[in-house]
Amino acid sequence: MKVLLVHPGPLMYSEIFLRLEPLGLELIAQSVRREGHEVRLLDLQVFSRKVFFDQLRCFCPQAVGFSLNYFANVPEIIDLAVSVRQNRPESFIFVGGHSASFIPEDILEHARGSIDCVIVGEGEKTTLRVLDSFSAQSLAKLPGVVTREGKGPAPELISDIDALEPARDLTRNRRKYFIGGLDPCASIEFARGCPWDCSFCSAWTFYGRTYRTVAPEIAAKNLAAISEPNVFITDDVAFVHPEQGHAIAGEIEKRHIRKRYYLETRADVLLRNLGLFARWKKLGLTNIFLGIEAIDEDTLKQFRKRTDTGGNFKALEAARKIGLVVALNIIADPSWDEKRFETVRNWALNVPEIVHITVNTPYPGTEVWLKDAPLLTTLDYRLYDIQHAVTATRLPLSSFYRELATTQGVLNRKHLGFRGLWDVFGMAASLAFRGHTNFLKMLWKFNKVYNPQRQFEDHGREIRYRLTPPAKTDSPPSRKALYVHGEKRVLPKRS
Ligand code: B12
Ligand code: SF4
Repeated sequence: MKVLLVHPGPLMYSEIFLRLEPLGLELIAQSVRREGHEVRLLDLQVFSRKVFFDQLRCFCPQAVGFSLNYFANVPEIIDLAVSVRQNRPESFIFVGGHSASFIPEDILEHARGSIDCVIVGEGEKTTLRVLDSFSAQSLAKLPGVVTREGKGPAPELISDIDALEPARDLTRNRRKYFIGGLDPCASIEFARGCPWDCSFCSAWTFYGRTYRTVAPEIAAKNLAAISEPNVFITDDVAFVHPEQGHAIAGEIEKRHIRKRYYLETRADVLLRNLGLFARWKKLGLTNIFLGIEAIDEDTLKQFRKRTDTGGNFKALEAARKIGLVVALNIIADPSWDEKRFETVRNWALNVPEIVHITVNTPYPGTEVWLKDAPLLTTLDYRLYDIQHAVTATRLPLSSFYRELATTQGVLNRKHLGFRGLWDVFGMAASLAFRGHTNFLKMLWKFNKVYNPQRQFEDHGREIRYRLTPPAKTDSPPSRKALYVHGEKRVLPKRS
């Protein structure tokens, strides 16, 4: 069967710092291709809509699948699905991905018949089963499949993630993928899931607090197959199991693989494993992202981050000593006033790290979505991108965005100050010389993107698709009820 897999376009707010390859879709593409299907992959972060319509016309896919990892992309994907239905009424249209997994019924409802099914949870196995039986009535009975007729049982987690392989050859124009100065950059997965349970995050609900690792030899073999000189490790929290980190490092040394790496982890994981991170620094690890989230104890507790400020600051110091460039995130709460923004600005200006600010956003699939439902001020999917306030702000909304943009601007200038500009200029010039201009382009976009007036006006746009707020309940549901995959149901090794 001819299958077209599509990743939606970027959001302006995420595009300036990075653009990364659609690894999830590449994994699905490979598992489907192995079974004899003819697969094409189109990434609208990189290609225009015209190319999408050209593909529909020339490739004539019998099935079209969309990747929906982000709520803010819901309207775009519904519109694309509707146009596939109009252009190719006989095609089977399906959607899957992180965010889609939390709101399958809503997606089917918005699409009014233009989407045949939503695949919830990990897509590699379920997509195959769906393509095998999509004409049958039994579709709605398959685990992980939701149709307008009904819903199958919760999907099982894949037990053997070693067997998964991305079809990187199907993503074209790969030089467009970058993260900061790591340009061009590929992505790789060393582990899936997260054992922690932060109240604002859906990584643990999606994977049921499991953490599965890729075997070190396989991880190194996959790394060696990457042609880009830079690699982003997609794990939510890298090296939770330090022995895996050391074993992969050993394989990299054995094979003399030389690349630069960017990974995300937690402050406590870093502090517990300083030797491991120092070893990786020698192997080419240059950048790490730490989800610090808050600079006071109360907020950390409220987020159930299970770290404290003392540990977080120690981790920053330790990373500096190792020589890693650290980016960290602070979550701005809609209850912040001018004074609070100023405190955070001052703190951020006094640490050498790159500080990002995002807005506290209750997403479906998180605990705060259930708790903060009465506070929601908008149900416009496009605003659920952690750059907009979707709950009531203490300051008037326009002042909140002014403070947010001022803070983001101050932090950006901090890195592009005289010394920073000089470093960045050197890096950008050397990349441009080698033909890698993504990073250079991003430097000029900042003011266009972080514009408080524009962010404020985003709230006044016409809304065609709305999130469904969670139903009111007397007692909060159990946390396990949030799990996408049911309770740690794992497929047998070879299935
Ligand atoms: C890399 C990454 C990005 C890349 C995107 C890369 C890409 N194009 O795929 C970039 C940098 C662009 C990005 C941006 C953002 N990201 Co991001 N990102 C990630 C990250 C770290 C890894 C994604 C990944 O490759 N995972 C590995 C692959 C194998 O998993 P996967 O993509 O989930 O795919 C599996 C399933 O979801 C499913 N699936 C996926 N697609 C499809 C399609 C079909 C048809 C089917 C059947 C199944 C299916 O099957 C796959 C295989 O099992 C995840 C965290 C994580 N570890 O997953 C966060 C994560 C997905 N991002 C998140 C967020 C919040 C954002 C931003 C909104 C942040 C921001 N404001 O900047 C933006 C918005 C993006 C946009 N719309 O433009 C959240 C999502 C929260 C939510 N519920 O919406 C996550 C979960 C991080 C977190 N813990 O909070 N991100
Ligand atoms: S924020 Fe990080 S540590 Fe917390 S649950 Fe999400 S991925 Fe895990």
